[in-house]
Amino acid sequence: MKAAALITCVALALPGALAAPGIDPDKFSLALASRALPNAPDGYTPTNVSCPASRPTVRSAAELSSNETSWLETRRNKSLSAMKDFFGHVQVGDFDVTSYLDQHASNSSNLPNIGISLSGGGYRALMNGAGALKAFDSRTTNATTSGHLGGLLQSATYVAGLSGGSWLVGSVYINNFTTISSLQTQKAGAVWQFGNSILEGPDTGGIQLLDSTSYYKDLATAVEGKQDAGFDTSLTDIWGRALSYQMFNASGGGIDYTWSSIAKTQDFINGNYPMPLVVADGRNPGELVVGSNSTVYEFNPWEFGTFDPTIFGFAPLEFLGSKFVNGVIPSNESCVRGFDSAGFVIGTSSTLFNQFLLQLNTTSLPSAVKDIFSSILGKLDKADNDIASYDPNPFYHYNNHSSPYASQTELDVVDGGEDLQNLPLHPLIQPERHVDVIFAIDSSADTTYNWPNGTALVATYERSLNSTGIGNGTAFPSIPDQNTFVNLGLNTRPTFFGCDSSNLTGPAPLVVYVPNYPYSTLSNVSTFTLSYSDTERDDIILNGYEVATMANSTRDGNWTACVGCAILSRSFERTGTTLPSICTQCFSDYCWNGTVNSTTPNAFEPTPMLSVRSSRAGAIMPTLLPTVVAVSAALFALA
Ligand SMILES: *[C@@H]1O[C@H](CO)[C@@H](O)[C@H](O)[C@H]1NC(C)=O
Ligand SMILES: *[C@@H]1O[C@H](CO)[C@@H](O)[C@H](O)[C@H]1NC(C)=O
Ligand SMILES: *[C@@H]1O[C@H](CO)[C@@H](O)[C@H](O)[C@H]1NC(C)=O
Ligand SMILES: *[C@@H]1O[C@H](CO)[C@@H](O)[C@H](O)[C@H]1NC(C)=O
Ligand SMILES: *[C@@H]1O[C@H](CO)[C@@H](O)[C@H](O)[C@H]1NC(C)=O
Ligand SMILES: *[C@@H]1O[C@H](CO)[C@@H](O)[C@H](O)[C@H]1NC(C)=O
Ligand SMILES: *[C@@H]1O[C@H](CO)[C@@H](O)[C@H](O)[C@H]1NC(C)=O
Ligand SMILES: *[C@@H]1O[C@H](CO)[C@@H](O)[C@H](O)[C@H]1NC(C)=O
Ligand SMILES: *[C@@H]1O[C@H](CO)[C@@H](O)[C@H](O)[C@H]1NC(C)=O
Ligand SMILES: *[C@@H]1O[C@H](CO)[C@@H](O)[C@H](O)[C@H]1NC(C)=O
Ligand SMILES: *[C@@H]1O[C@H](CO)[C@@H](O)[C@H](O)[C@H]1NC(C)=O
Ligand SMILES: CC(=O)N[C@H]1CO[C@H](CO)[C@@H](O)[C@@H]1O
Repeated sequence: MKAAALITCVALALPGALAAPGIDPDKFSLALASRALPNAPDGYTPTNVSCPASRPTVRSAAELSSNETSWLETRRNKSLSAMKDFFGHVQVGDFDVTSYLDQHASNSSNLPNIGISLSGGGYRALMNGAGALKAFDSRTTNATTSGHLGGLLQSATYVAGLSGGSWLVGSVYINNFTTISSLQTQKAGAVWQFGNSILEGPDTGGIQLLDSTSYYKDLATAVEGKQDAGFDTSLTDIWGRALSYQMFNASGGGIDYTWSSIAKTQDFINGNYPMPLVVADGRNPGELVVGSNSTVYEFNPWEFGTFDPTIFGFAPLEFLGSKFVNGVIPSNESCVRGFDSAGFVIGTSSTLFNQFLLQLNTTSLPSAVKDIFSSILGKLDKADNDIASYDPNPFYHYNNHSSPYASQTELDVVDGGEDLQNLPLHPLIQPERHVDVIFAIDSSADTTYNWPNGTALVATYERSLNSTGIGNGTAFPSIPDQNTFVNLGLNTRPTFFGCDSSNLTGPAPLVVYVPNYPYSTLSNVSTFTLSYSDTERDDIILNGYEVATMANSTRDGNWTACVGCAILSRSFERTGTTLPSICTQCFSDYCWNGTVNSTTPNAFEPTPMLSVRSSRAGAIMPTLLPTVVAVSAALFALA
């Protein structure tokens, strides 16, 4: 059954494979120019290095790291100035936002604190999320004109991604905080060329300079290097390497790029852009199903760890792979660097998709390619195929009294959406982070036709209710059931949750829920479609732009003002500022008011609001649907 569904997607993926090799010097030099930091000591192989004078340690999650705290101070000035630019073109009635921000600039905790959350959902999530990020980016042409939202990205403190959303975050951050527009205009063989599926590898004309055989040889060599150095590997290692060729604009698939290097790039240190966060889940010891009480991990630029009570600690990301015992590296052990390959991080967040690799046999790729792949597979522990192996476990013997992971030498980490929390909200609702508003871009495939229906929010809400357990004191706005989402149309347009902070169980952000919805394109492409022409990709990105801007405010002339009100709402409360009347109107229009209608709705089949640009998206659905459903209910809902 599984194979049948995937054959369909592979068949869609093959046209245009294996073009003749050729080098375009232009593209090659582009690759060498705009890079962040290829600072892994030995490519993909984690390597012993001498420890820094103060040896790396695991720290308690009781507060933010000193790195984050001091970075936030630097960031504040930059995000304040960006917010003033933003409110230069986004009017909130006749309220003078710039004066308001100036007036409160001396007490920065009164200023708005913005987070952006980019859901999972494979390439659909990457593309729809990219449309929203493009809309929020002041560098996008025309995005700072009236009716648009450019500058929201520059005003934000955090950008979180999960699974397909982590591919997007990785594409932007590992490529020097590049723009979506420039990712879209890369030439053949460079990044974001989804015409070639990930199974074939990049086109041979561009910077990657590879045919499929060399591509698989590269994947194999990298993963074998890690194995030979004594590290446990799984299908996720190959998957992460493969993703890197599609997402990271560097020769050799960006093999030397570490996630921790983001913290060492000058623009990040200077607070010039928001902090990236990638979310993954933990599989509990001895369990195969990832449930709502699974541990939620975050990768931030400095650390890997969790606020959850199951571990309640953070390990230095740069030194993952070192043998920590009770939070320290014993004096007889060396420090290890290079484990936190950027591809492995986004591969970890998206382990659900690594199963695609197993379908290589069904493609028309040459048998030499299949042989190489089979030989890698033969060396992997099949039991570990669906996880990323974090071995050694950095939290070994850490919090022995309370951690179910303390006795584990290996940590099993899986796709961030497997606990149904397909929006990466967890890092953004930690009280220590004081986020005021989250723009939650939901590209989940919840309904029969791959549209979201609020499932991700419901999961986070339900988890928060267990406040003495796994929720650990995190509050979250009340969220109605999915039938209500569909019956009230809460998934057809942006909806605000938690507007009334006095109705919350603790401090929690206002959530601006922005569901994928058809404007100019049926953007509900199947999670199992691996290949997209540039036109299809660009159509979905544009649709995502329209989702975020409500068709450049043509659907509601007050939309950008309402976004402004959502940003300012918690800040207004802290400063005792009376809500401008336009915000009263906005909250009446966009806040969920507690109404519930849980009757079973009809199938949710929205049609595009604007004239349709591409017919592919809708057309493939009926053919894929029956097989997709058969594959696995869990995959279908989660991915
Ligand atoms: C990264 O981007 C910034 C801003 O566009 C630019 O000033 C810098 O030179 C770039 N860094 C690299 C290494 O290309
Ligand atoms: C994080 O903070 C620690 C302690 O202040 C410092 O030693 C370390 O260099 C910082 N890490 C980075 C990547 O800046
Ligand atoms: C930007 O706006 C101008 C004026 O409306 C228009 O002519 C131009 O095509 C727009 N550019 C893009 C990339 O949308
Ligand atoms: C998670 O919940 C399941 C039941 O829902 C329970 O059996 C299991 O012990 C829980 N795991 C942890 C680590 O709390
Ligand atoms: C692919 O095909 C080869 C040769 O038929 C076989 O040895 C191998 O096990 C297959 N691999 C998978 C993942 O099915
Ligand atoms: C909402 O999505 C879930 C899967 O995430 C599905 O089980 C449920 O049937 C959907 N409900 C509606 C009303 O769409
Ligand atoms: C609350 O969390 C604890 C610890 O994870 C778990 O044992 C318990 O089953 C959870 N309770 C509910 C109602 O989910
Ligand atoms: C919205 O703006 C974008 C970019 O400026 C433009 O390409 C698109 O056609 C506009 N869409 C609508 C519905 O106005
Ligand atoms: C925008 O809000 C104002 C109230 O502040 C209202 O009078 C006006 O009708 C709204 N405009 C639209 C297009 O809804
Ligand atoms: C709450 O919202 C529903 C529609 O979602 C609307 O029918 C109802 O009138 C609203 N109630 C109040 C008190 O505004
Ligand atoms: C207010 O809180 C109650 C209790 O948690 C909840 O049932 C209700 O839905 C909340 N109302 C809104 C509008 O969030
Ligand atoms: C608010 C809250 O309950 N925080 C707890 C989270 O978990 C850690 C570790 O178990 C506790 O120390 C905190 O008190």
